[in-house]
Amino acid sequence: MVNSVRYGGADISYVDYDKARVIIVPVPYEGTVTYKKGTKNGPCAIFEASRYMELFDEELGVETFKVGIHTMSPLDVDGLSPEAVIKTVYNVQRNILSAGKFPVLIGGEHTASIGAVKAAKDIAGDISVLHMDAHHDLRDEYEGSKNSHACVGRRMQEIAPLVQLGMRSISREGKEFLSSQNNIARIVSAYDILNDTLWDRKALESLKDKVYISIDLDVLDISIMPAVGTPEPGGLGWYLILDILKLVAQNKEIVGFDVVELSPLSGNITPDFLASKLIYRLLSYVFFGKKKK
Ligand SMILES: [Mn+2]
Repeated sequence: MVNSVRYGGADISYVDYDKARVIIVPVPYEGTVTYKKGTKNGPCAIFEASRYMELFDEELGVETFKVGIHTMSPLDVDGLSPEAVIKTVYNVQRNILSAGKFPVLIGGEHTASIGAVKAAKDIAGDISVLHMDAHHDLRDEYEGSKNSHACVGRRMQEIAPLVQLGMRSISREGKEFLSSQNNIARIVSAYDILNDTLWDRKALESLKDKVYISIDLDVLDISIMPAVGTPEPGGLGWYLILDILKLVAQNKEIVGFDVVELSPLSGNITPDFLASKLIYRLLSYVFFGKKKK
């Protein structure tokens, strides 16, 4: 049973907090979800799938877990307001970053990322946020909350410059916001990815040297990632998302990342496994994929 609450599953992948370089922070929060419920079960499903993941990374030829991965107990966020969740996440992420460790937040809904970005900004300093999502999430307020999952992009750009990637859905309010003063350094929409061969270089050149990455899994093609709260047709394929993450890891200092919004489907474990492997591969890129200068 214990293995199912740890990322990587097998005991070999587990180290104590003090010795770990990577700290997995499960945030099973579901407070402002508007459509399909279930994202609070995301972290658990990812851990369960991760038990069956090969810990040898076949692309990079490394055993990524050897950097030392520790999984924290899931944060106790049930029934909290979005504001309280953001504060809780902020404090935890701040401690991890202050100790020189690398935080990986697993959602739960996207709201938690606001606390993670704040902590990254306060500790790592001059950062950009690479926000990968089907939705711009630029509403100032949604259903009475300024920290709804539908406002995450808006809140994150108030903290640090944002590069938004993979978007294919926007509210009228969001569109109007984009034509006003804002802190969005670049948008590489799903359409740009289809039509502009330089899309990845453009995203890269818009990022500062230090980057925090926030991945809403609905950025992925719904055919490979149907297990999301707000599915949107289109999206990035597996190799495409790996290519952009690899490029960023090769050229920038990634200070932390989150993977959020998995809403597990009963009878289909494929998305759980995909999310688990995406996290592992991105860790491989972060720790073993840097371009030698
Ligand atoms: Mn989204």
